Amino acid sequence: MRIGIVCYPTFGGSGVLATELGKALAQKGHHVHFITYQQPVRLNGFVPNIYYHEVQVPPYPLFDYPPYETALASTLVDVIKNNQLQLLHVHYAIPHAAAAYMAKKILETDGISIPVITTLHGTDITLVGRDKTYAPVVAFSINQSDAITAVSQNLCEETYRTFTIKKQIEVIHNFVDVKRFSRKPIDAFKKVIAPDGERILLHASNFRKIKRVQDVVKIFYKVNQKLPSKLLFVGDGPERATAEDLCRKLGTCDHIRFVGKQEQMEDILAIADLFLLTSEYESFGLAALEAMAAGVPVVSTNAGGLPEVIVQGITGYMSNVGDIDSMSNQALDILKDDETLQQFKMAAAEHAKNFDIHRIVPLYEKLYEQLLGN
Ligand code: GMT
Repeated sequence: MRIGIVCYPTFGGSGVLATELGKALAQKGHHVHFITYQQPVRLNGFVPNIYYHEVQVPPYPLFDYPPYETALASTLVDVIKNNQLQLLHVHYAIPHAAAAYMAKKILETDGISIPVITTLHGTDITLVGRDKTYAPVVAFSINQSDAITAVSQNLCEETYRTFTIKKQIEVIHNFVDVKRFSRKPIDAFKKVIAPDGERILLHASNFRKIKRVQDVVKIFYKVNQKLPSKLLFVGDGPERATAEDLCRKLGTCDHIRFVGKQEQMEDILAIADLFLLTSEYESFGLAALEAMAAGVPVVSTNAGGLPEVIVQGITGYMSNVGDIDSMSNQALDILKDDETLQQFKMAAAEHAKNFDIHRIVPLYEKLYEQLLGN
């Protein structure tokens, strides 16, 4: 098949998922065209049947706000026409589903028909999308999509609760390439982070408010008082400074490292003992799944779709949002001795296999085939 993929090219989960999906489809022989304003972070290395089309948004002094959506719709028309794309899969409703609708309508005037699949990822529904500035466009463009998928049952239900959706939303859980994340730890790296064999806790996100990164610091503070440990913060974003301030206030800076945005998550996860995810909401929690695939148990909140990913007491633990005491006790319970930790690690890796790329990608292929009438 000749497939167009539109996504946010950044470190966010939706972009990661879309890029990994495109790469997996290409590996299976499909021709995959990424259309976005920047090369997606995980789209590295040359693959003959992967193509990348950059959306140019020329700056005009006339505009206070460059019209990205219009530029994207025009680029889509051009790429679809000139590469005979058969379907378009857009990730994130805003503005991708709306731009796809516009492109589809323009192409119809040329007698070209292209099905559009919209995958909902979370904040496009739960945070930004429900804002009345965007809501009518979001609802309309979702309803106009030929197929809609959501990355969790929770997000599917949230979407029906938030908007009047007249179509069926299919749940296709996020996936992970288990093989890629089954790495041996690099001893030298581990020694740098935890020179005396301390337990290594990890948090990775875009440090948005919704992630409650201060809770990560508070949990670590409690764990660190009882157990020799280190905390790695991966990623960057608006709340990083607040988290750093809190580390200073609590006097834990010596045990915490902020390593910024990192592409090789598999190498970092390989040295970790526990992943912390304190979010107020996660439609799915792809970062938690990647951690589990690397054999890292997760202590998280029980928000959104996380209970669809984590098995309570087996692959980690979940608590109510903001319950620092509970989450730190759970972390200590997992980390208390090598035997327990090993059990959780093995269970996490085992459970992640249910979301393996080889199980989930065929579900998207099946959907594409249905849309193309094959
Ligand atoms: O979590 C973020 O801030 C990034 C966001 C995105 O749009 O990229 O992630 C969302 O999509 C991921 C992939 O489907 C999910 O795993 C995340 O849970 C979801 N984030 C939220 O719902 C807050």
